Amino acid sequence: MYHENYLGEALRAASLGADQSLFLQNHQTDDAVTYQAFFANAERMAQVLVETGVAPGDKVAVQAPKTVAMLELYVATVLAGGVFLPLNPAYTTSEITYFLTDAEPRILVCDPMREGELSPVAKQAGVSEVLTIGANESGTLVERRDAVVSGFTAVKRGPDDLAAILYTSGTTGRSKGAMLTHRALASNAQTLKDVWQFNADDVLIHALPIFHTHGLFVATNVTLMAGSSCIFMARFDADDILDNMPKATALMGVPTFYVRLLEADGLSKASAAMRLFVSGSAPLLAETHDRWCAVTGHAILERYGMTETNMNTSNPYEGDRRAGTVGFPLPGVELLVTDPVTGAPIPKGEIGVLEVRGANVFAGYWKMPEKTAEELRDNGFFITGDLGRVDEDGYIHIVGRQKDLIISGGYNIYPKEIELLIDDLAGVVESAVIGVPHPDFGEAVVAVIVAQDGADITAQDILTGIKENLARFKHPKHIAFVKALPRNAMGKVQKKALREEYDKAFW
Ligand code: MCA
Ligand code: AMP
Repeated sequence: MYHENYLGEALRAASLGADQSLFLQNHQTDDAVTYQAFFANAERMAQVLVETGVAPGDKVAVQAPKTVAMLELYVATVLAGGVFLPLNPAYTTSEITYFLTDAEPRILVCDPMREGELSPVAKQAGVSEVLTIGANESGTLVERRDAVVSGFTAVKRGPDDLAAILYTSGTTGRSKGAMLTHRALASNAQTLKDVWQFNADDVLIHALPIFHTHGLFVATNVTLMAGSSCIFMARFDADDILDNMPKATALMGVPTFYVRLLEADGLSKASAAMRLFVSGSAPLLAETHDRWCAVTGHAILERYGMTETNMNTSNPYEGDRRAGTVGFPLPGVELLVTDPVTGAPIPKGEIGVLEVRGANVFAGYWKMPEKTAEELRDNGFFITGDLGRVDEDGYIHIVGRQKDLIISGGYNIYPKEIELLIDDLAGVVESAVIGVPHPDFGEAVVAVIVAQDGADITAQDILTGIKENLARFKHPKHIAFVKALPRNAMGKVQKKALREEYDKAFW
C-alpha cells in the first residue's frame, strides 16, 4: 500500500491491518472517523486533485478552517505527489496575494466565505482552479471527493521529493517558503513517536491549528505513525480540553495553552490519568512548568523546533524534564553551538548560535537561493538564529534570539513587516516594533511611533491603517507615541532599550 510514496507509506503503515480502529473523534460534529474512512477519503480527494491537474511537484495551497477535510487534503496532496502549502486563515487578502504569487500553486483551496475575494487573486497568480473547504466539513472539494467512487493509487515519490512548503516570516519582512521533503517529515515523526512512546492506545487532544509545523506535522504525523487516535478540536478552548482529558492520554500545546489551563477549574482531577503533556513553539516559563507540576503531578515535556527543521531537541520521556530547558538533541540530530561572528564551535557552557544537522532539516527556501546559502551551510548545518547553551548535564537552554522576531501565543511575528506598514501611513515619521512580556501570549506586540510634527494621529488611526494588510494576531496590542526613538552611536534603533522601557506594558 502506497509503497512507492515515501511519506504516504510512513503515515499509513501503523494503521494497516487495524483499519477499523479510530483515527479521530471530531469534537465539532461528534463523528468518529476510522483509519479506513480517513484514508479512503484522502484517496478520493487525491483523485480529485489529479483530475484538477495536480502533477507531481505541484503545490496545493490551502487557507481553510480546521476540519477533518483539511487534514484529508494534506494526506491527499502527499498521495497525489503534490506539495502541501497551508496558510493561516487569519491572513488578509493582501498577505495571501504574496504567498500565491511567490509559490505559484496549481490549485487553491479556501473557505467558501472567502472564495469571492480570493478567486481573482488566485487567477492573477496563475492558479488553475479554486476549490473550497468550509467549516462543518462542507465545500466544493468535499462534494467532489464524495462523487469519486474508486480508490486511488498513490503517485510515486521518493525521500528527497518535496511534500510541503511552509512559509515562515523573514527578517526583511518577506516570508520564506521552507521546502520540506518526504524524508524530513517522515523521519522526524518516526523519531518523536519513538522517543515520546506513542502507540495505538494513545488518544491525543489535538487543539492546535493545522497550518503550522506543531499541529500539522508534530501532532498529526505522530498520531498517524503510531496508529493512535486524536480528539480533534477546531480551536483551543480550556473547558473543552478539561472535559476531554479523562478520555485522553496526551496533549500537545504552546505555552499559552498551559497558562490558560492553569487558570481553569478542575485541572488537577481532569489530568490525573494523562500520560504526557508536551509544550513547544515558544519558551515555557519555568514558573508555568513548576505550577503545572504542583497542580497535576505531571512534568511538562518541553521540546524545541522550527518550521525549517521540525523538531530538534526534546526533554527526556524517561528522566528528568528540566524547567527552562529544551532537553537534548533528538536521535539523528546533531547540534552545535557556534560563535555568532566566526561561526566556529565554542566551548561547552558558553552562549552561542544553535546550529542543527540531520534528516529533519529542510531542503532550502523556495526561490531564495541566497537566503538558503546564508542559513544552510554546505556541510548540512542549519543556522537557527536561536541563541543558547549546553549545560554541564547536556541540557540545552535557549536564552534568546539573534533574529528580530516576536513569538506571541506560538505565532511568529516579524517586526519589520509591521514597521514597514506603519511607516507608510500618513503622519508617521518612523516606528519600532518590539515584543514585550505578556501574561497570556508570552510576548505581545508593542509599536513605538514617532509622528510628524503637528500630525494629529491616534493609535486607532494606526490600527485602521494597517488592518487591510495585516492579520489580526500581528496587530500591536499597545501603541505608544514618542518624540524620538533611542539610537546608538551608529544611528541604529536600540530595541533593547525600548523593550526595557515597555517591559510592563501588559502588567
Ligand atoms: C489570537 N490573537 C493573538 C493570538 N491568537 N494575538 C497574538 N498572538 C496570538 N497567538 C488575537 C486575536 O486575533 C484576537 O484579536 C485576540 O487575540 C483574542 O483572540 P482569541 O480568539 O481569544 O484567541 P484564541 O483563539 O484563544 O487563540 C489563542 C491561541 C492561538 C490558542 C494561543 O493563538 C493558538 O492556537 N496558537 C498556537 C499557534 C501555533 O500552533 N504555533 C505553532 C507554530 P482581536 O480581538 O483583535 O480580534 S509551529 C512552531 O512554532 C515551531 C515549528 C514549533 O516549535 O512548534
Ligand atoms: P517558527 O518560525 O514557527 O518555525 O518558530 C521557530 C522558533 O520558535 C524557533 O526558532 C525558536 O525561536 C522558537 N521556539 C520553538 N520552540 C521553542 C522552545 N521550546 N523554547 C524557546 N523557543 C522555541
